[in-house]
Amino acid sequence: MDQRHQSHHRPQHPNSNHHDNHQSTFKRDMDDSGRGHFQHKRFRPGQNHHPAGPSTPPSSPPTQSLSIQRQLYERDFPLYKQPVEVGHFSLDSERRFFNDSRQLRYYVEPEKSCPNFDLRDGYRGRFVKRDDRVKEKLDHILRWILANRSKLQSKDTAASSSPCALGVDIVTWRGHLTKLLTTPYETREGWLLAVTRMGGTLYISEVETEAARRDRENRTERHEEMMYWGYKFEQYTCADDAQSLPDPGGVVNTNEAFCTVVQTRLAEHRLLFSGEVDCRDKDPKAPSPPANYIEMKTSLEISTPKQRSNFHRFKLLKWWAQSFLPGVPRIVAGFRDHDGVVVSVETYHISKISQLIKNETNCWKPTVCMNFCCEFLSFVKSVVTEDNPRVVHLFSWDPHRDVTYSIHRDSQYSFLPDWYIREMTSSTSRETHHHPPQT
Ligand code: 0WD
Ligand code: CA
Repeated sequence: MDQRHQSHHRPQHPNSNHHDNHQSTFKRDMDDSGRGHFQHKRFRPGQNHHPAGPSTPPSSPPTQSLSIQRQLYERDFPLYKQPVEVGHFSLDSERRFFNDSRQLRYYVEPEKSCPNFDLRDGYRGRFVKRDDRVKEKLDHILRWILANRSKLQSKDTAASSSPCALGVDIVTWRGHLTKLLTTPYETREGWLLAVTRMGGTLYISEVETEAARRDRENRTERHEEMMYWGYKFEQYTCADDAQSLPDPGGVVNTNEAFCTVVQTRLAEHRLLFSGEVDCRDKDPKAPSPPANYIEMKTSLEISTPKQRSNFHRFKLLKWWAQSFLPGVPRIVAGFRDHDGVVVSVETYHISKISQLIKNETNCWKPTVCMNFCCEFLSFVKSVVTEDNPRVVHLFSWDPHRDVTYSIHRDSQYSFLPDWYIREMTSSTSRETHHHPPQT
């Protein structure tokens, strides 16, 4: 299997015990309803058993690669707990971090079903674009963690041996998990995910692939402009507060962001991740976050059956994965023509998307996405055992290949900043130190 790997991604251990032992365990009955719902408490009988594969006993060497073959992941939908918002933060027009919701916006429904929003407006004169050559890695999430440690350390972990135990297994961006969910169906873009274990928690941070860097550096003027259209649509439909109206005459600044931080569990993996949220329902009686959040999207209008099928098979997969993960229930989509004029607006309920795609041939299955992600996280846990902020395991995937990894010590891939390592490893945990025992 090794010929396929580029040398710098070759697994470090010579003996690869692949996934052959996987096959038989995956013959169980499938549940493809996709169950747009979350499970609240325990595994159902027969579900809490993790199949053979990456979760090897501690004594044996870890598996060297992970297969992405879809049929391996066609089984019961894994437990995915209803995500809970544990916090949020904002990034201002200069990309400065604030531990609050100052950038949260409010959705204002367009007056007409055919609103004729011109998404090209303002591209030349009223657009401030974030510098996407700057790689922020997990820095904003880490800032949020340091500012909110008390909200994280649950009773059992606060008393545990390690002073920096966060009480979660995985810390990452929602966008990285979206990539994992869609991997079994991805045929074009590979990924690189850097993983470091510190204080028992695995931090997962994306590394830009060579191909992605080339694409970014060689975007056409047309592509650059089209990337603006999504943000412009948000400006037409989002207001700064619940009482006011959107301001299409203002500046679009893509440095600004509001991010939710959610906690949830995928099978045995306790996850903490953050994702950017476009806006919320402005009704004060709307449910509490993340159930009041709305994701805004734009897409080319659908005129042919082929286009509809492609929309279902490819775009809805990405939309579903992205919003399902943090428990955002609704997507508002603006369908535009080739000139960037929005000709219709439609709402998609995440819980109904699996129904919508059911009659599509060769379509994606939510259960495959979730089981693959779960299995990948188990794979990572079994591989990344050294608890050391200077060590990075770089997991690498290219379409039609297995997931493999390489190990890097004090390299360009190290991504946990010194200020975070220092704070997390200082002898006394601040929060436990500052809170006197309750009497
Ligand atoms: O350093 C990196 N490799 C990345 C950093 C990759 C992806 C995101 N980020 C950071 C940024 O700080 C951003 O504020 O993540 C934040 C958003 O995280 P996410 O929610 O986990 O990312 P994702 O779900 O991929 O994207 C959500 C939205 C996008 O909306 P659409 O509707 O196009 O999916 O975040 C925006 C974009 O508006 N976005 C980004 N903003 C800044 N930097 C980036 C990015 N690299 N990618 C998407
Ligand atoms: Ca969006």
